[in-house]
Amino acid sequence: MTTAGSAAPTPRLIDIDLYVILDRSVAGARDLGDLLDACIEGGCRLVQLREKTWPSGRLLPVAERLRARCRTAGVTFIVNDRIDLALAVQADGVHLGQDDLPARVARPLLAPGMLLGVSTHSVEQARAARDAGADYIAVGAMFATSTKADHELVGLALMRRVCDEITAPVVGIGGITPENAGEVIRAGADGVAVISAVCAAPDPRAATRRFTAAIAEARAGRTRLG
Ligand code: 3NM
Repeated sequence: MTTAGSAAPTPRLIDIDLYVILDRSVAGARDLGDLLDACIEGGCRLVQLREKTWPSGRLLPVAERLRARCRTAGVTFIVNDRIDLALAVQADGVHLGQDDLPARVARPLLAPGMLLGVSTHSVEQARAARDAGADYIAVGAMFATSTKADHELVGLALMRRVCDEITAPVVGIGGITPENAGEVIRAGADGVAVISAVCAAPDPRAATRRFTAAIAEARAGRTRLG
């Protein structure tokens, strides 16, 4: 675990069971710092800051605050899309979509030890991400979601195919709730990534706990990593 203010490199091994993505457009009036606290208290060990509209200068103080809180709690902090911002706040990693810089171009730009995650929607894209050195791969959308209007519904079938072939950690994303998270884990995923089911939940801490319980229950029924 890193300590507050420490510049020690973060271990590359990440607890990817539950990956909560903090998105202001879904959180509404909720403060992202309070949301992060609820996630941490609920047992989440991996979070991402996702902001699609604010310019980086406006987002910087938010990212710095979340980054500091994660460092204190020993929680892995990833920034979506923006490599410059991830570097500026010494995030643990960056997450890229298919329309962002390709992983093979992004990887050399990152600081040593930084994590690189890539969103994928096909076996071919997952292979390319793996070959470019992605530390984890997201596969989606597992279920229909209103959070990402242009999502491609690939479902559990693609998760099974990707997990049969790819040994890097894989998370499912898109429309995942505490009720269906177990299906994603049983399809082979190492974890689930969620936005609205936590950020828009009446009680984000309780929602996080429901996720961690559902994932643990599903995992008890299957082994992928031995
Ligand atoms: N990526 P929610 S689906 C950010 O399919 C994102 O790659 C997706 O939000 C993909 O948990 C998605 O609220 C939205 O459904 C996830």
